[in-house]
Amino acid sequence: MIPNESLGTLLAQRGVSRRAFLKFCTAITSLLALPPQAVHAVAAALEKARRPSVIWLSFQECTGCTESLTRSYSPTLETLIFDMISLDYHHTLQAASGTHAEKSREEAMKASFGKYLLVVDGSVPLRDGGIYSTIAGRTNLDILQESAKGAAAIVSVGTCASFGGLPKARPNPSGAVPVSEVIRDKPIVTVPGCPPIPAVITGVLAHYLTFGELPALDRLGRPVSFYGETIHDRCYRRPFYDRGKFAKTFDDEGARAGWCLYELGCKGPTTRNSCATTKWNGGIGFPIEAGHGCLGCSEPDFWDAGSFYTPLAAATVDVTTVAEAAAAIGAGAAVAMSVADEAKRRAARKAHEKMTVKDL
Ligand code: FSX
Repeated sequence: MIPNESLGTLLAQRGVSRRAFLKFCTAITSLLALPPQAVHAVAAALEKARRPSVIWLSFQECTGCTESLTRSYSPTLETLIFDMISLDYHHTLQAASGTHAEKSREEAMKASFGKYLLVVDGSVPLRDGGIYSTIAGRTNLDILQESAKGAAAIVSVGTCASFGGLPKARPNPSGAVPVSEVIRDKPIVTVPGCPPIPAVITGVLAHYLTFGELPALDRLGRPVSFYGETIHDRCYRRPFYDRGKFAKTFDDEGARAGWCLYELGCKGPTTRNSCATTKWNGGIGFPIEAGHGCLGCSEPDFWDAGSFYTPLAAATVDVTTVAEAAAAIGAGAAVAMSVADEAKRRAARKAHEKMTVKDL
């Protein structure tokens, strides 16, 4: 692609028809949770958009985030890296290796200084000078600080880059920290999940490409469009929770009838993500649909928040009382309660204690 060539020109050169382009825009519009009438605005924006240069760094992680990205359906990984972005550096996906690979990162940084998007997966080890994870003999910390200098924005992909993840779990032997603890002078969007949903990773990149800016974020830096609700809010088993019907084992009659997995340790009520709506593997399903509770993998410190199979709270809860109380106290008080509850959740996580129904 010629530098500064618009996406519209590139697609026309490749023989992509108007119909196929609008179909693509429809997929992007729905991915970004925009109303259907926004398709034409998205098409107009995308036609003029310039493919951003993307530099992708991988630090302390398991490569699950990249594995997840390669299973993106809409847009596919191929569409993403050949049409939408210029992926100039990515350890796992690039053909170049050794000095050639490092040179391509340096060249991309120079060519698009101040404009490229820096994507990071994995946490950054700080203990003992950061020696626990190095690339080409340089610490992750060193490479991150250098690469962040010319970035327009940073996307922390995965719970490790967003909140520290597994490497930061107690006793955190490498002194792992999230990207946001190292870089403080750039806009950072977090895309947590261990791994994150592929459509959410590509959705954030598509948003940046379409609008030239990061999406609206919550207080943990997560895009509200994907992390605005809990798994519990949209879970298809929720009606059973509301009626107090809980599976007691993974293969009892209740489990087979689709009853709530809350008593089997499901962390859906405290986990913000769009697994229940966007789903996985091209929309086929998500863990709870497969019969396993949510592990809470997109929340900070989820590895240290107690057993995956320990219920969050007492076995049953009279939700009608809770709902009536919430309606009675009004929205302002509800917001205050939610802030207080979040503080309790944080304290419980810190103390490694079980959360109770009141904490919810
Ligand atoms: Fe972490 Fe990602 Fe979990 Fe793994 O890059 S969020 S361990 S899926 O690979 O960083």
